[in-house]
Formats: sequence, structure tokens, C-alpha cells
Amino acid sequence: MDKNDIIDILEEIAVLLELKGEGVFKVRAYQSGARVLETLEEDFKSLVDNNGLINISGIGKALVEKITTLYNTGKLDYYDQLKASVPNGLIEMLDIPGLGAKKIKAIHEKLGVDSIDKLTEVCQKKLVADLPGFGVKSQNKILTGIKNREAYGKRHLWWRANKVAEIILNELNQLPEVELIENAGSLRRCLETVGDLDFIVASSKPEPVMKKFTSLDNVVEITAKGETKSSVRFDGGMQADLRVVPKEQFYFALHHFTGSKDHNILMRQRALSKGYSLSEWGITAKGADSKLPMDKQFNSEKEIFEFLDLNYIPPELREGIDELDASEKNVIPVLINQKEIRGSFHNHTNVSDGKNTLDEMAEAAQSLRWDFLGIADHSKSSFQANGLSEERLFQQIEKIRKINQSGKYKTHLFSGVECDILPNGELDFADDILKELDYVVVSVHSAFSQSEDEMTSRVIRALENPYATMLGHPTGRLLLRREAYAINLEKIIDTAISNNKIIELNANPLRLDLDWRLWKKAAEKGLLCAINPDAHNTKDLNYVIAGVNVARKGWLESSQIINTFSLDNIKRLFLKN
Ligand code: DGT
Ligand code: CA
Ligand code: CA
Ligand code: ZN
Repeated sequence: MDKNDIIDILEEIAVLLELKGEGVFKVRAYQSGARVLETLEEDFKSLVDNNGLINISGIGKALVEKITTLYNTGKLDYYDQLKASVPNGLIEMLDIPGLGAKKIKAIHEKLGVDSIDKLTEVCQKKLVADLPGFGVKSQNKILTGIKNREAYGKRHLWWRANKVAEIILNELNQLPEVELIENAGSLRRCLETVGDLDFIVASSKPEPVMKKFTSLDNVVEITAKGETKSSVRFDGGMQADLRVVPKEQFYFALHHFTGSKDHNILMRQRALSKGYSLSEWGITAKGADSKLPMDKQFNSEKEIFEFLDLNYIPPELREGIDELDASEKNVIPVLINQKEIRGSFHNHTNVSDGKNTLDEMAEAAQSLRWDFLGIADHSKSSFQANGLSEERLFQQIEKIRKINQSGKYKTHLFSGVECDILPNGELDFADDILKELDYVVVSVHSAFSQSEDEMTSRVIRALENPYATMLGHPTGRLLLRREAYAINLEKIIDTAISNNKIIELNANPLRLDLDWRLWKKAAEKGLLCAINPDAHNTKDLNYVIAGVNVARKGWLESSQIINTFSLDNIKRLFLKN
């Protein structure tokens, strides 16, 4: 287990202890332990290996033992028992916006609430408003949060679904009976949220594969178990389907269960128009027994497309929109790929609300072999995120200048800021401050409930500022949690294009904003995209992976994405702005 995973667990332990009502000192020991690890200068591995943690101030003996156990074994009984001792309902409540450990504990103790159902009940009875520190407003907020959770709760963020899928894929792949295995469904199509996981396996011996699948760790329920198809539910709510097929059917099954439904319908029509019927089992001359595959062996999906006189269509594009037309006309784009990314622009450090230092972020970017890393901490009005005053911003500019001069890192650092767009459309810093920066990300972080007209004019005004370089998270949506604010995106896109501004594709798995559905048309009109992880720690830089997937889903090529430009070209681009 690496340092960042251990930090996450220490923070979770602190939350669990708080939920249990443990003393403030105990809670703080874990919180500050996590913070000490975050800012550790020394090499973590050698510290643990040489028993050096004990000499680090802020980490007591008990914590050293726990960290060492986690590091060496990836497990900690104390943590498991603690998790088991807190009612699941309380942990689930943490997902509701506005409810932290302290408030949950108060509701639990004063009103005996230990599940979301009971929470709904006491809110509807208006009992929560009377508790000290709550009030009618927060009671309503809780109810809205619960409603959203119900509406969205059945789906999962792509990032999390992919993490679960990777583990399952890896486990199943170890079986000798598994000849081929792939993800299918919305996960493979890189949809921003995933309903359930779908796995396709080629094997002549389905039984041991089914057995392994249904007995994986964390399976809490087997919802279906057949000879070639099973479905399970994992703790945490994720569900997964597995289908085992003979090898000769594999690519047909993979194509069918990758979907989407709409894409499948277009493909079947295409086959019919050529005198074939296409199904999950294979392709046959029309009218023949549909379970009999053709004599021809198909060794890839590409061969299926080619059989129907189509160019290969990447899974991300299979939404049944116009991908078959494009494929027939041979105009499927060469989609951007992960290796083309040379850096990113919207990243935070611990001077605002990030967790890592400037140097740690630079080092992390260097180990990703990035040519450049843009630092864009929050501006002063985002006080909840410890936004920078003019003075602190200048200190950072100076620090970045020195680091670049010293040649300490192979990665060039750009000095930017994530500047709040104030409710009237003014920027949070004056132009003579902004002009000192390499670039400026402008974002909305307040007054989300403005009317569509107000919000649209507000953002347009910001984009018309000569020092604005790019628009951050253009709709403010949080997937499965918070709707986008009202805004006319067509006008925003047109304004961005006519003012030579870039729009961000925020790659945080919770945002993926601007939505993929809008990118194709916008980029055709000339809009440039910046894929930005909005990283708040070094690990988050990996979110660009999700961003690239969504960019692919939006039909984007590398020429439309500034992260693929050379360092010199970025410098030139920023000078023009
Ligand atoms: P999800 O799980 O809701 O995020 O979305 P998918 O696309 O993964 O849907 P899922 O898991 O229900 O089914 C996987 C694929 O199987 C789906 O994308 C297309 C195919 N499929 C499922 N049911 C049908 C159907 O009734 N007709 C057709 N043509 N295809 C289907
Ligand atoms: Ca699915
Ligand atoms: Ca499914
Ligand atoms: Zn932001």
C-alpha cells in the first residue's frame, strides 16, 4: 500500500472515530498524522523500512505501528473493526452534501437516526431544524440531498467503476480456463457514469469461471447464476454481469454487450441491408439459424466492421449518433490518445486547498514525463478554499520563476491562477495583477442560483477579459450529486471561440465538464480544449486519463487539445492571450 492510500485510510479513521463520538484528541491524532505524511520531505519507503517514522514529530508510537502494518500488509484489523462498529447508515450519510461527521453524530444521538430512511422521516417531521446548529435551511438541504441520492444512486462514477473492474478483470484473468476477457458495456464506452459492469469471457469451460466470479471477495449477493451468465452485487452497491462464450463468438458478444443499444440497432440494420443477420452469437446469411456462426473466423471487432464494409469504430463513439455514417465515409477521426498528453493547466497546491507542495506537484508531473505543469491555485474570494491574496500570489509567481530558472525539474512550470468569476462577471483580481501570470483559468464558484441569463452574461463578461485564458468547469455540475447551473452553453462556446479562449474539459471524475456530447460540434467550430485534472494532490494528476477518455468520446483529435502541444507552442499561445 502506498503513502497516498495510507493517508486516505488515516483520514477515514478520523471520520469514523468522530462518528463514534471519540475524544477530539484521538480524532486529531489521525488527522494530523495524515497531514504529516502528506508533507513528508523524506522518502516514505526508506523511512518505514528503517523504522524512521518514530522520529517524525506529529506521529505517535501507535500511529507508527498502524502505518507500518498498512504499508507492509495492506490491511489493518483496527480499521476493519472500526468500520464494522459504525452503522453503515451513518457512513452512507456522509455522502449527503452538508452532512459531516459532527452533524451526523448529533442527529444519531439526539434523534436515534441510523439510516437514511430514518433521516428522511425526521426531516419530514421537521425535527432536525430544531437541533442546535441546524435550522430549516439545512433541514431542507438534507432532504434535497437524499432525493438526489435516490435519483442518482443506482449509477457509479466511471472512475470508481473502472477501479472495481480492474480488480475483477485481474482476478479472472488468472484462471487458466479464461482464454480472453474484456470489459464491455458503458464502462468500455467510457460513459461518465456506469450502471453495471459487463464482462465477456472466451472459454470452453464456463463452470470454473462462473464459480470464481460468484465467489469473488466483496460479493454480497448473487442475483443470477446460470451456466454461461451470472450477475452479482458487491458491497458498495456495484453490480456486474459476466457472460462466458466459446472463442469463435467472443468478438460478436463483445461488440453486442459493449453496445450501446442504439449503436447495436444501427449495426443490425446495416447487416440486414447487406443480407446478413448480426447478433451477439455471430453473423449469418439472412434466414439461416441465427445461432450458427459463419464459416469465417472473426478474430477482432475490426473484422466484423470490415465484413460490413465499415471502418473500425472505437467503443467510445458507439452511441448510435452518427458513427456509422462517419465510418462508412471513412471520416472517423484519429482520436487523441493518452500518450500524447504533455501536461495540464488547472492544478492546485497546498497554498490554497491542495494537499501537496509546489515541489511535490512538479516532481509528480516530472515522473509522468510531462513537459509542462500549470499551477492554478484559487483566488482570494474563494476563502473556503484558502484562496490567495495578491501578495501570496506574487510569492508563488516568484517561487515558480526561481524553480524554472534553476532547472531543477525537467517539467516547466507555468504560473497561473484559478480566478473566481464574481457574480457580476468581474474577475477576482485586477488586470495589472493578472498580467503578471502566464495564463488565467476563470471559474464560477459562487452564486450558483442565478438565472440562465444572469449566469450566461456573467461568464461571457469574464471571457471577454483580455487576461482570461480558459474557462474552468463550465457548468459546475457534480455527477450524481449536483446539477449544472443554468447557463446557455452555446453562447458560451461561441464567445470563447470569437475571443480566442479555451474551454476546459475538467477531468475530475466527478465533473467531466464540458460534457462530451458538446465537444464534437464545438471543436468543429474551432474551439480548443484543455484537459485539466483539477488536481488537489499528486495522485489526482492521473485524472487526465478520465479526461482523455471523455475527449475521445467527444470525437476530439490531438490538434484540438492544447495538452498535446509542444512547450514552445504553449508559450506562444499564452503570449497571444
Ligand atoms: P449501463 O450499465 O446502464 O451503464 O449501460 P450499458 O450500456 O452497459 O447497458 P447494459 O449493462 O444494460 O447492457 C450492456 C449492453 O448490452 C448494452 O449497451 C447493449 C446491449 N444490450 C442490452 N440490452 C439490449 C437490448 O435490449 N437490445 C440491444 N440491441 N442491445 C442490448
Ligand atoms: Ca452495463
Ligand atoms: Ca449489464
Ligand atoms: Zn474550481
